[in-house]
Amino acid sequence: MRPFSDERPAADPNRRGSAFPASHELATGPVKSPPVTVDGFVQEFLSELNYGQGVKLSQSTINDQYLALARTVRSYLMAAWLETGHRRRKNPTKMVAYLSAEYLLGRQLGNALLSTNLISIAEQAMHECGIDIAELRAQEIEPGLGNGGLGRLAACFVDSLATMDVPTIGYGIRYEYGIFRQSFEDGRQVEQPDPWLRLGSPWEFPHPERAVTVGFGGQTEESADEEGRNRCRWTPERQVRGVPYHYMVPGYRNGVVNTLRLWSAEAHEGFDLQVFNSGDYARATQAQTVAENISKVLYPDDSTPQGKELRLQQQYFFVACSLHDFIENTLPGDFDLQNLPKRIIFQLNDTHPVIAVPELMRLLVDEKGFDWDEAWAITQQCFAYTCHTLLPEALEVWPVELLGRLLPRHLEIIYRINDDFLAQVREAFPGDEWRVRRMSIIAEHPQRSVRMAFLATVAAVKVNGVAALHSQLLRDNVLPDFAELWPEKFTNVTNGITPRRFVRLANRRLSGLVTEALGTEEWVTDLDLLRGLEPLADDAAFREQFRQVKAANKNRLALVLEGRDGLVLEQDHLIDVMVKRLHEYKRQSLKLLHVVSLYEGVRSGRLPIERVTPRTVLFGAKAAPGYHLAKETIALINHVAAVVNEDPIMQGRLKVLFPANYNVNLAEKIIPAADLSEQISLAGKEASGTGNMKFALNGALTIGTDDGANVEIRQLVGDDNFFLFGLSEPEVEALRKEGYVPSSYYEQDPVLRATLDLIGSGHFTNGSRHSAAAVVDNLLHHDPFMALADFQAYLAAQDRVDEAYADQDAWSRMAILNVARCGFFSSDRSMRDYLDKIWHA
Ligand code: 26V
Repeated sequence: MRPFSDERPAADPNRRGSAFPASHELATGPVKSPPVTVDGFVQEFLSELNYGQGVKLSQSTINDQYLALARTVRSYLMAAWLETGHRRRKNPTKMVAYLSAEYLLGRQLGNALLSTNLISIAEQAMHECGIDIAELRAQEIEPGLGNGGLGRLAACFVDSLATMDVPTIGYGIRYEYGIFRQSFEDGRQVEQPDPWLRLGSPWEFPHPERAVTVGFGGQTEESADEEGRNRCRWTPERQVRGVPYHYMVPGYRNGVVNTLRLWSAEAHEGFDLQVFNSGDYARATQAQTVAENISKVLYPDDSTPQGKELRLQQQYFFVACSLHDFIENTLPGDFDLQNLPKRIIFQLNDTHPVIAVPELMRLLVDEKGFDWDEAWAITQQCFAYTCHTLLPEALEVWPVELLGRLLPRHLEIIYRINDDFLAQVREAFPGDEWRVRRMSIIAEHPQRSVRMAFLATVAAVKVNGVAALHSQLLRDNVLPDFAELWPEKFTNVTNGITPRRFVRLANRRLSGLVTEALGTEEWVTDLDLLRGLEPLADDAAFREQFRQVKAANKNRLALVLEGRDGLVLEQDHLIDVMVKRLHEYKRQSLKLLHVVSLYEGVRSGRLPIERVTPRTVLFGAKAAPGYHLAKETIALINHVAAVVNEDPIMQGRLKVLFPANYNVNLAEKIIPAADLSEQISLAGKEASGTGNMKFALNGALTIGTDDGANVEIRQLVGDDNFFLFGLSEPEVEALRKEGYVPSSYYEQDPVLRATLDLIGSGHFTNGSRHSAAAVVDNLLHHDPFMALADFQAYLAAQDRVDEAYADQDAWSRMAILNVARCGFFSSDRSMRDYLDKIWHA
């Protein structure tokens, strides 16, 4: 009998293209590029609703409408996406592969509307359908695939690279659960999972047919190849499938759409049907569960880089998938890997992806048959490393025992890299065995481990810090031996933020004012043009308009906080904001001491209430779930808020608000409404900060220490337009050497004493001294971040803030100058710096 035609063996799902005529390459029909009419857009939206979602408008839920709108908008990016890919394949050049375990993207719909220039069309179209577009935008759950600054930086960078038409691919992990959702119970942080995919995401495109296999565990074996050379074979004990999900990264109105490729882990084989049928469901699906766990959840822990096995699995998983994908699927089939450095630079976003270094060596040596030295010469040109911290305790190390168990071949490779490297050190510094031990990639104490930052530094073409001060301290304090050996390897690229999301989208009113004033919208892609606003700082009418923008943004924030948290924002207050991850070094506790000192001052009669500037202090912060002191600090802030906000003695002049679950979306509402930006880390501890840039560009003034990118902000805006206070980094070091004795500040400063005593008395914690004790005791007896040393200077700086704020015209002038002079902090400029100094792409 003739077989049915569908009994043919299926074709390779990966087979590309066909013999179809070239005229069929791209669909014709409705041209998917603006300009489009409102009516046209309405029709497309209805079509998505009817034929995509399968509902009529009258029957559709808000989620149906959101998905239909998202699909309508994204279809305008599709042609550009295909075209960008086509153009890049036709004319292959050096690409940038950004390797990052985190991308804190924020909501996609607004950005897609902005980059396609469809905001106003879509607004009108939704209006014609009787739909409030704001309500649809609010439906979107943001992909919170990052912890904080590092993840958001990656998102800003890929935005800029698309806008600058740089051939880029972003690689990362598609966590099923992003950063936890924070709520408060009795003021204490409670974490819930973040099921961001529950209602489906219209922004991702799964490609299961392009899955990659990744191995773990097992053994290595040496044998001779046909030519008698020693070869190593790794036989993994188990395998996992990495399924890529593609996300569009649209450039700003330039027809470019780059790709972000995030990997999701699946079982290599399905479940065990025999075992399942026998009734043992748990065992039948066990292997599947173990595999899927790899991309299940983002590690929320930036408090300690603990050597968690699953975290190392995540790192290797996404890096192995990404290297394989680039080499096997992105490069042409006949590519000579000798030329790899001409076609790629892998930018390592911190140490999380550094296992890519031995992975590339393994691919070249074990799989492609390169000699070790050839392979190393190639590898050394393919990586660049960005360090994002200065805290020695934050530098990742992996116990050799763990690494060897999970990735035995990689450990061998790391040992060999280290041997060769240490031979080089011995040659450069004969007889200096102490230096050799200091520089070894393998640490011996407290347990034998691999220092990932050292491995990255040895392998990288360039090593960069993320602000001028940070890069200098990186050279001088964190990696001094390496800087001595290879001074030319070290460089700085000061961070930046995308003006598209954080000014143009987040602050439409300011954007409108700026565009009107400059007579062009070009500033959105050329932020230096903001300089043109400088003369307007002296224009009274412009200052008035600028104030009206701020007032309207406060009003919007008030509505958001009311609806989201039931909080009341006093719109005539000075809005004083500290939003960032909760860390001791960032010193939220110092901000809290300021609040309590005002309250205590009024209570004790030291401070007449009329002298208190009406002020709302707004906190936003998540604490790592295992970071006890950070969580105690959150609780204390909430307890202080509850008392201060209600005490009639303050006559409503001091409020503390702490909306839960600070995220990118809330940042977009808070930052444009802020008057004062709190950047008060202990000098020498905050690598850069990026919130500081967002605030300055939205017309808030900074009160800050001489730390991270604050240094550069102050240099640019000028001392008169920045509230600087506190110890400098060298002063911090001197004090540490001399011995920091926090209690001496307590004894010498009556205001500080009264402030700490009031907290310690249990006044804010229902009479319980115990609740506040962890925070107070730490400040008084331990605190490596020296909050008390800066207390007096901080209060004095806040007095200067009050004084400046009292003259609204002068304040506006300063704020406008901040906006005008901070164009440098565009991530477009950061990308130009990476291109010039590091990538040469
Ligand atoms: C921070 C900490 C601090 C407490 C001790 C342990 C520990 C472990 C990890 C981290 C996070 C380090 C990576 C990071 O997120 N760095 C941030 O990167 C931003 C983008 O470059 C930069 O603006 C921030 O200053 C920097 O903290």
